[in-house]
Amino acid sequence: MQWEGVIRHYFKHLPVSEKTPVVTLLEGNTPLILTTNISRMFGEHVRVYLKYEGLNPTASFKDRGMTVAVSCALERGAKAIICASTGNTSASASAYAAKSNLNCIVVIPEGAIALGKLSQALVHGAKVVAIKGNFDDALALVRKITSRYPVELVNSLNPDRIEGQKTAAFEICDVLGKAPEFQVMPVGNAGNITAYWKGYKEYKEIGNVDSLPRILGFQAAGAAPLVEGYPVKNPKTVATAIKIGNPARWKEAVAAAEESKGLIDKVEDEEILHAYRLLAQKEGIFVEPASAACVAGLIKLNKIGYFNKYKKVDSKFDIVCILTGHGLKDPDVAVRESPPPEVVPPDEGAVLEAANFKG
Ligand code: AN7
Repeated sequence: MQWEGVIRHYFKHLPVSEKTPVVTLLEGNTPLILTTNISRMFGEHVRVYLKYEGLNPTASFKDRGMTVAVSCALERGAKAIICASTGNTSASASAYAAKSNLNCIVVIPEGAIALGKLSQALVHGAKVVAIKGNFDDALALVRKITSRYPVELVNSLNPDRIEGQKTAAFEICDVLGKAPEFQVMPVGNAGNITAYWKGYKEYKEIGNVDSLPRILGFQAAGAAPLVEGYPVKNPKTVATAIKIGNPARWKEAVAAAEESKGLIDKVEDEEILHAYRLLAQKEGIFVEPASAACVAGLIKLNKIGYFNKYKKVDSKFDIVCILTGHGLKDPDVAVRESPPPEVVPPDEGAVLEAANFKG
């Protein structure tokens, strides 16, 4: 039988009823991939998994939240939706709006959106407005607009987004048969960390799992307000998805880290790009830079011995990294960070020599 999307699969856990017009692109049910080379860095008792959220319909985790947000907005009689975005929210909102004949406005920081994401919003027919400002300015604007006009906000301030996104935690538990011991994830506006923590807690409350993971969140060093403890005016990072200086769900993110006995830390762009290449070249997984931030964080924690006290001879544990967006979202970074192809004449010897292939 075909997978039915997160609303139908997790119906009783979501704010929907039989009357809700379900708008779905069959998001969710993404693979949980056991790593080969990354797991090896931890020794034989540790399994490191990748939750490949880039395989959602618009190639990021946002689709889980958007199916619920758009379905509930339609049920309330909405005619239009709006969001501010560093790119992925706009791509997802545009697609779900197209599917349901809603008007969609997306407000983005000019020149700061990865090419793949911009192309998605444009091709799905959203009204794309670029402002001369950053994401935080864009979010402040759309909050103001939605407080005055009949248009639904579909940023993760919308509780329906959190409800949908918590289903990823359910899927991880359903596959492992338990909660992992650690979950590592990138943090930007802090909706997703809020959603995962809610999902794990709910699954434990109803007895589907009997433990909770430690949540380890990572921000980019140039955009790490949760680590610095104050909003960052001009956030800077190669990971444009998480170039956010004043997260909307600040308190919830801090609570998730504290309640779970985890942490929120930061990683440098260099570390992000190292993890980006490692995932691509040692695991066969292409992600966008923001997603690589969590693996960069995992490597950083491992290096400083964070996991040592858990690595006892007889104790096995699982670490799940949330790979939030596909690498094709940001082809510019991929090309810029890789050696260009060598150009040679159409000649066998020249090709083999350029490929450094000795037979
Ligand atoms: C790939 O699209 O904020 O902490 O406007 O695209 O829930 O914000 C994207 C965020 C991580 C951070 N990874 O999640 C937007 C937007 C990717 C992302 C995050 C985003 P939150």
